[in-house]
Parts: sequence; C-alpha cells; structure tokens
Amino acid sequence: MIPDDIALRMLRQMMRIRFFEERLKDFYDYRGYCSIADPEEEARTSDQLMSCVGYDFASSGMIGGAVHLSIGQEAVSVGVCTHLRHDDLIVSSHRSHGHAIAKGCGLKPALAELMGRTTGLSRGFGGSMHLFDVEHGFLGGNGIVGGQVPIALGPAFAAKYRGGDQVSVAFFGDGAANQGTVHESMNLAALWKLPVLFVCENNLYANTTPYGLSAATNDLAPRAAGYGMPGVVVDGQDVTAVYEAAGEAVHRARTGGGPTFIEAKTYRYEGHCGVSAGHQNPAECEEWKKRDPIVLFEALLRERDVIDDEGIAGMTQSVLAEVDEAEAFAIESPLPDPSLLDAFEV
Ligand SMILES: Cc1ncc(C[n+]2csc(CCOP(=O)(O)OP(=O)(O)O)c2C)c(N)n1
Repeated sequence: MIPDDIALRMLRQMMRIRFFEERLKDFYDYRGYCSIADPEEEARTSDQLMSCVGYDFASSGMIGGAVHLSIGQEAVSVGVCTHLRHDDLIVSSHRSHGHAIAKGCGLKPALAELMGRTTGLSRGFGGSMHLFDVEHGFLGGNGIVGGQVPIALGPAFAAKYRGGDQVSVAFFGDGAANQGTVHESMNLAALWKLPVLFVCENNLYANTTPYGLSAATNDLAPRAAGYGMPGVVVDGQDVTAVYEAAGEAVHRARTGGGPTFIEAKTYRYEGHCGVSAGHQNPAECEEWKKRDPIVLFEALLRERDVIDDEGIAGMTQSVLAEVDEAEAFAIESPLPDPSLLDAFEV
C-alpha cells in the first residue's frame, strides 16, 4: 500500500499536471493558426494545426507552436516519477508537460516556456515540445517520434560506467513503439543490462491512427521478451498499479538487474494536438472518463480515510492558486530580445 504522505503527494502532482494543462487551453487558441474561412468547423486536423508557423504570439500573448495535451494520462507520469530520485533522468516525447512536472519542473518556468518568455525552461526558444530542465533531471521533450528513447540510454550507460545507481526513463507512445530506434534501444539496453525503464503510454492513438491499425497484437509488452527483459502491462488509469510496477522496475534497474518495459494502458481526452481538435469517438472518450485517474485515486484515498471531501477541495484550491501564480509569472515575464534572432541567421 502506498504510504499516506506519498499518496497525498501523488494526488497533488496529478492535479498539478491536470490543472496546468487545462489552463493551457485558455491561452492556446488553435484557430489563430488557421487561415481558413470557418475555423470552428474546419480546424479539426493536426495537419491544419501544424501549418501555423507564422503565428504571431508576440503580439497576442498566446501560446505559439504545437501543443500536445496529456489530460487523462496523469497516472503514468506520476506513478513512475514518484519512485525517482532528484538525480535520476527522464526523457520525453512531444507530449511532455506531465512528465516534466512529475519529475519536478516548476509550473512557472514551464508555462513561461510555453508562452515563449525568457524565464522559461528553454529561455523561451523551445516552446511546448522543448521543455528542458537538467536541474530536475528532465532531459527534454522530443519532436521526433521515438527519438527520445535512445537518448535515455546515454545517462543509463554513464551511470553504469561510473558505478553509480542512477536510473533513466524513456516515456513514449504506442506509435513510437513501432519505430526501429526503440527496438534498437531495447536490444542494447537488455544486452548491456542498462538501468532503464521503457515506459510506453498506450493511449490507443498515434496522431489519428487507432492502435489496432498499427499493431497486430493486443499488447505491446510481450515484445520485451524478445529482447530478454521483463515486460508488464499495467492499468494506466490506476496510479497505484503504475506505482507498483514502476517500483519493481526501478529497484531492478538500480540494483543491476537491467531494463524493464512497462506498457500502461491509458487514454488522452483531447485530440492529438491543439485543443478540441479531436478525432476520438466521443462515446469511447466518455467511457474512459468514467475511469479518470484522478477521480479513481481520490475515491481510493477517501475510502482509506487519507483525505476527505474538504481536503480534496482544499488541495484543488491550492493547486489552482499555484497555476494562477504561474500564469501571472509567465505573462509578466519578458519575451526574448528579437535581436537574438540574428545570432541564428544562416
Ligand atoms: C519520426 C517522426 N515521424 C512522424 C512524426 C509525426 N508525428 C508526430 S506525433 C505522431 C504520433 C505519435 O504517436 P504516439 O507515439 O502514440 O504518441 P501520442 O501522440 O499518442 O502520445 C506522429 C506520427 C514525427 N514527429 N516524427
């Protein structure tokens, strides 16, 4: 059983990720990217969202670039990262906000980065997909699907080479799981017994491609056996299940047992990119919302008398206040000096 103090910290972390990303919707107007006549009707596909390079966020104060929300997937990042030490390292994908926050990045510099401010995690030059915070062991988001996975082998190899016990984690999606680079990474990690966790968030869609159209098997975890490492399927809506599976995998990695593949079955409520650019079947989405990871964990902690309704309301208020502070901080922060662009002229 998860100790009470840790459980409360986990609930709070899940709320921080959820409310942070919910707030992004206020600042991210995907219609700003579309030059079509009726954006309400037409701006439904990520292709249109991607054709947004010229968006003038400097004058609007809105968030520019592509934003991928992970609302609904919070139990995975929190269940895994709760086991990690400050000096452990994680690497993430294009859908990286939750991982960054779960590893300890502050909401203020994260939101400032999304708004392109100098106080942001990448000094305002990276945006949503390029949060980076080495201080908290967050080796960045990655816009190349699967590209983050081999990167996670670097710190794992370094830890082993130096005789340390740091662990590294690669978070990736079901789409990325089919990339060759992920398979090469799994092979080498198992061969060299590297202290890595391969955490696949199977949210049932790769962009707009349903899982069943890209893989012949119901589960991805059995692939791990082909490389000589354990593979487990967990309920990604149940933070306790993720916590337990990750606990074993982190212990194995830290004590020289090598890598583990964890497949967490989860779901994202929003579309691939932007806000409301959904492609999922609404009925399917509603079904998954019935097993919302935050609601499930709240119910469990109520049952265990760890927290009551009043406590949940208090926590909600205090997390919302933290998001308000992050918002004020980001909005008040300066944009980068435009003359810096000259430095990158080719
Ligand atoms: C190498 C590469 N191919 C294609 C793309 C375009 N692309 C961006 S996200 C994405 C889908 C990724 O799906 P998945 O790995 O399941 O992650 P999810 O978005 O579901 O979190 C694709 C195809 C890309 N960025 N990089």
